[in-house]
Amino acid sequence: MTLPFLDLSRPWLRLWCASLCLIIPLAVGIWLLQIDYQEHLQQASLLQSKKILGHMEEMLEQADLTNQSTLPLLEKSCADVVIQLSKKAALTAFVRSISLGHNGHFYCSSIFGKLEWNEHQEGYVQGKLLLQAGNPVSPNHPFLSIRRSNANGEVVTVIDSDYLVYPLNNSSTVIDSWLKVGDNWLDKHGKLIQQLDLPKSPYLGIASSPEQPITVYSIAASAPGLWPLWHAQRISLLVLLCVSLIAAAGMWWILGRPRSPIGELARAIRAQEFEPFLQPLITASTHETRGAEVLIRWRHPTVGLINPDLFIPQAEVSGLIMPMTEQLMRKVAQRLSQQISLLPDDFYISFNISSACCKDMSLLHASQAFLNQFPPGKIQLSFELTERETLTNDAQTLALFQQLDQLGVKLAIDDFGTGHSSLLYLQQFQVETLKIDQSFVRHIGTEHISRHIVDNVIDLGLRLGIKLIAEGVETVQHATYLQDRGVHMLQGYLFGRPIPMEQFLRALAEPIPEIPSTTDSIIVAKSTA
Ligand code: G
Ligand code: G
Ligand code: MN
Repeated sequence: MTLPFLDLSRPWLRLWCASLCLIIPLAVGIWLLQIDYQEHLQQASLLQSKKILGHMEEMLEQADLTNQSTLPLLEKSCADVVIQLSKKAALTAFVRSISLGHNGHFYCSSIFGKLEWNEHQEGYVQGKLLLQAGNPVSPNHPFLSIRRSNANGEVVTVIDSDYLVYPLNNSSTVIDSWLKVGDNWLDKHGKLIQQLDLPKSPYLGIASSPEQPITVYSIAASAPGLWPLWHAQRISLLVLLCVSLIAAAGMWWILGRPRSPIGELARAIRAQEFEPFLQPLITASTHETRGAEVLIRWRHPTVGLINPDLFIPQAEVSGLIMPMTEQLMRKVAQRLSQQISLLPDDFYISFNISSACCKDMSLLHASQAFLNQFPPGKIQLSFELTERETLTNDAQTLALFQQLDQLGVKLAIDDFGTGHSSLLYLQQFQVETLKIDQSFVRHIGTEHISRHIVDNVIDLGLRLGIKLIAEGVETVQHATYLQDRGVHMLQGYLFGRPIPMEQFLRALAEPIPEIPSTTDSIIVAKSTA
């Protein structure tokens, strides 16, 4: 996917987009699940209170029925009823003891039989219920007294807090519940609390009994964290995670898909993936490096280094060749200008251009920008145009080359001998240099016809006053032959292959190596390319 201003296929942007596809659905999903879970908590708190209240009411009903059936025993003496009382207490669920009293003076208990003991009856909520912290029999062990009275006195049935705690405890781990009777509260640990400040939480469920003065409060922690959410929504969270991972993987895949060759070239230009490789140009007489030809290479993030033959034709037809050349020129100027001290004066730098670069004035502007980076006289900028591609001599092209000439930029005809440029053409475009094609140079010393072509090209160049560079110089024999016939500069594997610019600059800083004296060997100098 390529937007004009943003290349989403770059590794970091691709990773970023894929991460967003993971994080956004995950975050939104968790948020929705959280909202759902909060609603669930709200309902669950109320539900839990109602459930607990139901249990409590059941216990109280049992106790009250016992009280009702015990009321007639108030008319008899303790000795007469104590066995009956004990039996009732033993057989009734949840009941710990039953006591008989009159105006707060208790005289008979199912546990102790006859006894003397006073209790204030005002504490009973609605005269019915009293939640107490303990008594001499079981100090610090709360219990609930259920009272019923008539004209003969009152019956009090006690339910142990152990029974009350059971429903309070038998609830969710995230919801706490309390039983409230009057001003007293009983928590799930069986502790009686007189003044309770309920924790602040929006998830409060309150259930009150219509018959009994009891209320059950249930509260969920106010901000349910991820852990309770994970417990409650495990399946949904796993599905969400899978969907988000699939979305992220899909985005990663989409952004990494191969695009059209032209789209890929445009992306590579934006990603600055084109690199200059430099091959030294040697003066034939002194064997000094006095210049370099810049040869483009594409450092593709996944494919690796790509040679120009594979992408220059596409760049030419798509109109991308000019931005590509501009990028190359910018990179060379920027790096060379930092190492000016390494360069001899009038250092010759030549770029290959296509006729597609000559359709407007971009090349002129790029040349101005290039030369502005150097002090005058430091760099001799030249463009090589292959002879296989002839320039149209329309007004626009002529104007471009005239202005380039005025700027001091030279024109060289590349691969000379393989095309058919007329002498008129050479004059019209003020050609400064001819580059003798390597196919002829290669056959020096072996083939008769090629040698004649080389001789003729040299002769032509010298007569027209055009500088000569021989390409593809691989042996000392080639070098000697060309030098003897007056070729000005030599280029080829004998002196150096095209190498990355950093390596070229390092080599420039080193002392000049001796040119080997063996006549016929192919020397691969400082080669990596
Ligand atoms: O360096 P190599 O042998 O791979 O170059 C192959 C061809 O690509 C050569 O013909 C060379 O002129 C051409 N070439 C190299 N760099 C450039 C460039 O920057 N622009 C153009 N138009 N052609 C180039
Ligand atoms: O078309 P142009 O002259 O721009 O092509 C230059 C190409 O020729 C470079 O890319 C480089 O790889 C190749 N080259 C340069 N020197 C030699 C050489 O000595 N032998 C061979 N075989 N190729 C060379
Ligand atoms: Mn060239």
